[in-house]
Amino acid sequence: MKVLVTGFDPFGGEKINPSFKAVKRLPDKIMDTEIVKMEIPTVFYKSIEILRSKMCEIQPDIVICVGQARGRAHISIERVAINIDDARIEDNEGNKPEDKPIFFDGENAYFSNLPIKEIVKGVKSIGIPAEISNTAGTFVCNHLLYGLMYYIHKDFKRTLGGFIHVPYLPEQVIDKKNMPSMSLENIVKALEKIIEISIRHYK
Ligand code: PCA
Repeated sequence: MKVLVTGFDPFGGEKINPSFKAVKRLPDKIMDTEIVKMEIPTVFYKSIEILRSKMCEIQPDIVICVGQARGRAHISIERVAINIDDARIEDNEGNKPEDKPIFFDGENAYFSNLPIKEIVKGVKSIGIPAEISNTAGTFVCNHLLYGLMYYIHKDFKRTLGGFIHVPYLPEQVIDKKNMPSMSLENIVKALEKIIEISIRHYK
C-alpha cells in the first residue's frame, strides 16, 4: 500500500507554506505503509498535471493534498471541491482566472471519499482542533482537490482522495492582527493521525 501526500509552495507574498513544511516532516512509513511526499506549485492546471503524473507513476492507494488556509484556526477536512476557478490573487505564474470552469466535462462538484467525520474525531482525540469544511475556496486548493477527484472518478476508481487545509504557523502571524495559527508540531501530528485513519479505513 502507498500513500501520496502533497503540500504547496509559498504564495501570496508569504515566505513559507506550512503545508509542505509539515508534509516534509512526516515519517517515511506509517503503519507499515509507504508515505510518498511531494511539493506542488501553487499554479492553476500545472498543479493538477503534476499530481496526475505522480499518481500514474506510483499508483497510490490514498492521496491526501494539504494546503494553507489563511484565517482558519482548525485543521479543516474538506468535504467538497467545485468546478470553478475564481482567483482573488495571482497564482505563482501570474494566472488569475475568474469564474472559469476547471474541466468542461466534469461534474459541478466532487466529494472527497476520505472518512471525513472519523478524521475530525480522531484529530480532536489527540487534542488538536479539527473541523469539517464545506468549502475549499475557489483558488488553487479547490482546483487541486477538484482535479484529484475528477481523475479518481475517471481513472483511479479504487483510490481514496481528499484535502486538508492547515492554519498559518505562528511565525507567519507575528505582524498580522487577530490571525489564528498552529504550531508545526501539531500540524504534523494531525497529518499523521489523518493518514493513519485513512489507511485503516482503506483496509
Ligand atoms: N493554499 C491556497 C493554494 C495553495 C495553498 O497552500 C488555497 O487555499 O487555495
